[in-house]
Amino acid sequence: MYLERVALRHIQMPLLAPFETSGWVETERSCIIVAVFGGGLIGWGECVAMDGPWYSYETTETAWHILRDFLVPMVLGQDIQHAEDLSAQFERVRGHPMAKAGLEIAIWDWLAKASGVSLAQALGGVRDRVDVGVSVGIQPSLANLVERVERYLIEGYRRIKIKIKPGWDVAAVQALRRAFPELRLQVDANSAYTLAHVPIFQALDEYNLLLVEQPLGADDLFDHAQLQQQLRTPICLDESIHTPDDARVALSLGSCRVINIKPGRVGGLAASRRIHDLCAAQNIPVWCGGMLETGIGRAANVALASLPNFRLPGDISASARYYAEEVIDPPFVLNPDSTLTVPRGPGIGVHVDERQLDRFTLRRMACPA
Ligand code: OSB
Ligand code: MG
Repeated sequence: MYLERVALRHIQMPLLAPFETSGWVETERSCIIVAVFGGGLIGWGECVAMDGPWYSYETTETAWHILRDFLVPMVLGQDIQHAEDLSAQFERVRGHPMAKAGLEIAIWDWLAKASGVSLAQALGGVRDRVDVGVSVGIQPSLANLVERVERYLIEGYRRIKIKIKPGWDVAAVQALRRAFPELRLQVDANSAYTLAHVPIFQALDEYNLLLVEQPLGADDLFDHAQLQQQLRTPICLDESIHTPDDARVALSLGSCRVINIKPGRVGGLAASRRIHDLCAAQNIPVWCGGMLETGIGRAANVALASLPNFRLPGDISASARYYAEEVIDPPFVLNPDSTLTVPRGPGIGVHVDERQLDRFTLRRMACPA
């Protein structure tokens, strides 16, 4: 099918509450929404780069540049049959996985719509609901943390992840364990520690956590292997895994026992599925991470999480956990069993409300105009 036109919008949506990690605070979520047009169909994708280079080097600004000047020209006017073929083409551009993923996901959606199948079906999904949890940012006090987690438990979430950093780790986990002894709990450090902090992880090892996410350097595999040897709790890598090759090396070094897959971090859905398959072959569970997506990116994550080896709950909460208003209609809602329902309609299977998108749009461009 011929890809006739691509439109980009930079949008910004206010978060209901600030989201604080070891390295940054977000009060608003910026992202780039990609729309591809051809054969009378529209495909939608979300580029999850943030305003600042805190989680990765990409920003909204670099992604806009890479999309506009390099990636969009590669696909414009092309006859595209399989979204899997794009990764090889995009390899000419070094790095910039979030920019690549935004466009690749839009093309997956567009081609799935052309075939009349859901994105989940196109990817090989096997379930109609996916297990989800909440990622809870760093809070002003332990009392605030316990209160906030309790609120999410009342809403029906059955797995909680908390952000940790030096000074907000063992005490936070201890407070939650006291309040909720049976809670399915995990922590995410976003690379805030080094091997000098091994005693902290040994202390955390006593609290029956599901996993410890990205404790050490954002590109490290070696030190994580040293740390994993000293812990019972599985280490899960997020920032350190950029490619299927990184996953292969991490597993052979013993750097982790679980992998968090985010399409934006690894350059798209095809690479996500390759990492999924590689982990499945080695009996390593994966789960779907999140980047505070709007409903558009969330829909793609839900479809991805329906693949069989997504065996742990994803950071894919309901729309109302993040935003007062959505850009899709209806929004994602939490089922009573702590799941989200995988959309069945063609492609991402959610209706994009363009009037809502317009309200949050800071700038836009289209090729051809
Ligand atoms: O490290 O998993 C992370 C959000 C933005 C950037 C990085 C991360 C996160 C989250 C939130 O933890 C996940 C979500 O609910 O979308
Ligand atoms: Mg993480």
